[in-house]
Amino acid sequence: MEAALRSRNMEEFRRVLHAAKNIIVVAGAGLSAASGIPTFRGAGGMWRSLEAVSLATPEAFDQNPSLVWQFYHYRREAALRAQPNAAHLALAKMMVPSILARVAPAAQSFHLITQNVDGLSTRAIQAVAEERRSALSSPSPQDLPNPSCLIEMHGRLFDVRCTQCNHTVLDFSSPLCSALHEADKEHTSVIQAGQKEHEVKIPVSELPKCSECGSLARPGVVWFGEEIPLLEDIDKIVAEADLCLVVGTSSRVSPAANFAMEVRANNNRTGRVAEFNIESSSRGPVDFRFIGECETELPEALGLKDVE
Ligand code: BJW
Ligand code: ZN
Repeated sequence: MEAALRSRNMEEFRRVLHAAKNIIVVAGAGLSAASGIPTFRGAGGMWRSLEAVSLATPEAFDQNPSLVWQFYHYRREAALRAQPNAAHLALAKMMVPSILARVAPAAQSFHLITQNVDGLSTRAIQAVAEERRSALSSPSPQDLPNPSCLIEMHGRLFDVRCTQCNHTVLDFSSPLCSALHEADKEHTSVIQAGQKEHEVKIPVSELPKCSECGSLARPGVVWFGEEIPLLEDIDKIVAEADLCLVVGTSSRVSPAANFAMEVRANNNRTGRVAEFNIESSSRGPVDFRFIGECETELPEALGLKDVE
């Protein structure tokens, strides 16, 4: 019964995908779970003995920049070690105009709006571009992923931004500064020696600095209560969309959590929403539910498993 229901759903989903003109994907931490990046809530949502969400605020950084920088050092190092998974790669393929034309022949646009800051979608775009450059003798722009299809709405782990002058650099250094590396080593050895809680305090003078004015720098991500820098562009894209795929997000954080409902209300409520999650997590009604790991479900639903 379960299989029959799903295959009927899949048929209808493919029909909607074929007719869709403007497709958006709203992605969250579940997209990167198979790459080994912990999610924010649920089982993966703790760092040391702290809740990850409690560290993602400007107040936490003001009170204890040393602790928040150690959290982001851990996240940067994990992201550098990780590889894009099959779901990142499937979405990067959708950014290739010639592939989009096959998968969704009526589509005029495709956008991936990700809440993730780990850079794995950018690396998937690079991987797909490299693969296609080596497979095709002289690829045209139609054969390569268009990076402007990707919007990283909560910023990027590897952007380092000045707290005073806003000067921002994209910095993949590992470690970003020696004090963060030393603090990590010290923490590990103290915990290994049997102590349950231990916080290494790094003086502000040893934390990452702005290369322009020397002030304290911060991770270039969007914390709770902060504005989404690209929101005007995103709002326009969401307002045009007629199909929204919601991938691996708990839909707890606005404004991303509202996009699916907005799409559903578009064009006299003819917009459609498909959810890809290991459990149902949507805020409102959805038209298609693919319960399972997105790294398996998404390439299959998009019919991309065999597309080179
Ligand atoms: C799988 C899977 C697999 C696992 N396959 N699925 C009251 C007071 C103050 C503010 C507010 C308020 N009420 C509302 C607000 C606004 C606030 C907000 O929404 N707060 C709520 C929590 C209540 N939003 C904001 O402040 C935003 N700014 C804004 O709105 O500006 C205007 C404004 C300002 C002030 C007041 C009002 C308006 C900014 C939000 C920034 C969020 N930042 C973070 C940190 C980013 C940097 C970093 O990464 O460190 O973004 S928080 C964190 O949550 C991170 C994530 O991007 C975001 C969403 O989490 P996500 O991705 O959904 O992860 P999880 O872990 O929750 O879910 C994972 C899912 O994957 C689960 O469903 C699993 O089942 C699934 N899964 N494996 C498929 N293999
Ligand atoms: Zn500065």
